[in-house]
Amino acid sequence: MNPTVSPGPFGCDKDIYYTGPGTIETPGFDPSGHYRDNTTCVWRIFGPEGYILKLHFNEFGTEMSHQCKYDSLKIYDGPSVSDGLIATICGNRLPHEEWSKTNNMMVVFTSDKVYHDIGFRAVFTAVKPNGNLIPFTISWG
Ligand SMILES: [Ca+2]
Repeated sequence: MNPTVSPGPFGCDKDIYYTGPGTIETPGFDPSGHYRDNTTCVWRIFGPEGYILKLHFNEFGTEMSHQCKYDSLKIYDGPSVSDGLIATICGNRLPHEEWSKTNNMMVVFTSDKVYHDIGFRAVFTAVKPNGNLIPFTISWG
């Protein structure tokens, strides 16, 4: 596997090679601010073999719409949209933790041209599928 960073037109895409728990957030996240309109950000998190990824939300607010058709956060069970869709989230309720079934996860944030909210901040952690919740730290070498 030799994935490369492919910056999208909005400058907020990130490929993350797991070395320990980390944070992803809408660009310039500020609980008293808001995200930009007309933006798409893609975070691809590559976890260690034999682990799955947990995404825990600390802050969340996006425009609420039916089926999240305007602004949304989509979480996939792998590094591409052809992998299973785990969740589509929008609105103002803090989401439950989301889990991948594989060692990779892709998170896609999309906003349309009007109405925004604070955005999100979430912590990802690799854990053993057997329920070992101890944050796992590795070095890529
Ligand atoms: Ca919007």
